[in-house]
Amino acid sequence: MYDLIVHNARVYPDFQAGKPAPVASIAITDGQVSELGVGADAPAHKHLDANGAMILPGFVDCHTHLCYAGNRMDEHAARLAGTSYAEIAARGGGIRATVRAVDGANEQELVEQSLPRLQALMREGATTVEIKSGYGLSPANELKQLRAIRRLGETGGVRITATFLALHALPEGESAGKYVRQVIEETLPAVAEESLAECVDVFCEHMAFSVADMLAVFERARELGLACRAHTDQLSNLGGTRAAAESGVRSCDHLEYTRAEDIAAMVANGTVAVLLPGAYYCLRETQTPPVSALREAGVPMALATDLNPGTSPVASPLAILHLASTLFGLHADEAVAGLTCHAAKALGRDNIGTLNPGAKADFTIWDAAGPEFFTYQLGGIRPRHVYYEGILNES
Ligand code: DI6
Ligand code: FE
Repeated sequence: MYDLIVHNARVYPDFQAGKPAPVASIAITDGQVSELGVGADAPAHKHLDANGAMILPGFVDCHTHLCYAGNRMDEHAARLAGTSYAEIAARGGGIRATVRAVDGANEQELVEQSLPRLQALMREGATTVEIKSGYGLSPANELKQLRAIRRLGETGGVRITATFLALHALPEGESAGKYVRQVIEETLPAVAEESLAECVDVFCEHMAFSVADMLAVFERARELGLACRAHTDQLSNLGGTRAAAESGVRSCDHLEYTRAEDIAAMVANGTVAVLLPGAYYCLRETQTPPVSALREAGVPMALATDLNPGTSPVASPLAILHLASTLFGLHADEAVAGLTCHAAKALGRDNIGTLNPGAKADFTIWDAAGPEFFTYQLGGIRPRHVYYEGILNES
């Protein structure tokens, strides 16, 4: 006896190998997919007639910085007037501006300001969201941010996974050596002690941290049982992608300046490429990530909103599908794979991002004719229903 059968549907269970052939029904038991293609008359506590609608795995937003206070509308205006992201950061703005706002907010205020952003992602069909810290910088404020993320995880109807963004920006007046030491000796062990994150991330960039700093943090993170990911090649190529891939990260994210030798290292180490077209778009970058080369090499390409107050105030997974197609040239099925199965891989999970039997029953029901509709129409699309672990999200 199944808990639920949704029939008369077009269920696309898994975009791993391109757009799959749709099946007509999905059966759910105990919050998991138990079978695909069962007859409409199979025994179940509940039957739902989808009236021919499309069913997709719930979206997995595998890279966000949505837990913050304040906003940076003033910087956006300054960038439009010609000041670069790096110049704004060098003047004490950028990430440090949000660090000051987070310093001035308590845990409760952080939760209250961040929840609407999380809910915006959920309304468009996100059922798993990764959230990074990285706007605290001091041990106390990083822990405060991670505790706020943990509370966001109690929202219901969505799975939250927390990442400690260990190296994001240097605190005002601090030396890199001293700061990296503090992260390794103090903050990382405290994060692990309280089980506040499952993963560690580093911003490896000329305006941020070096490859050596990144590798030092990864070494300590792994000793403490945390997985690793990296922001690499967003604005320049420091060799971060290759070094991170060789060290065994789950993913390298951004990749605008990634080259052939970096891609070879990703292939050799099974690294996921996380592409972030929201940041590319908002910074009005002109260098696109090497999508054709990644595709030819068979590197799984994930997508994410990168939702953050500076470079990607984009609280819309559906906008990301469109931007990935129009700006980066992803096909519709690649874009959906990017927000489902490949994003799950970046998070080290194989039971989300697909609707294969045994997977979590996180799925969305759409009136759209096919996945191609998402890369065609921008705006005005909402799922008819979102199910999280087999339960309907009411919103
Ligand atoms: N790369 C990004 O795009 C964000 N962080 C990072 O390492 C930007 C964060 C910000 O500007 O607040
Ligand atoms: Fe980011």
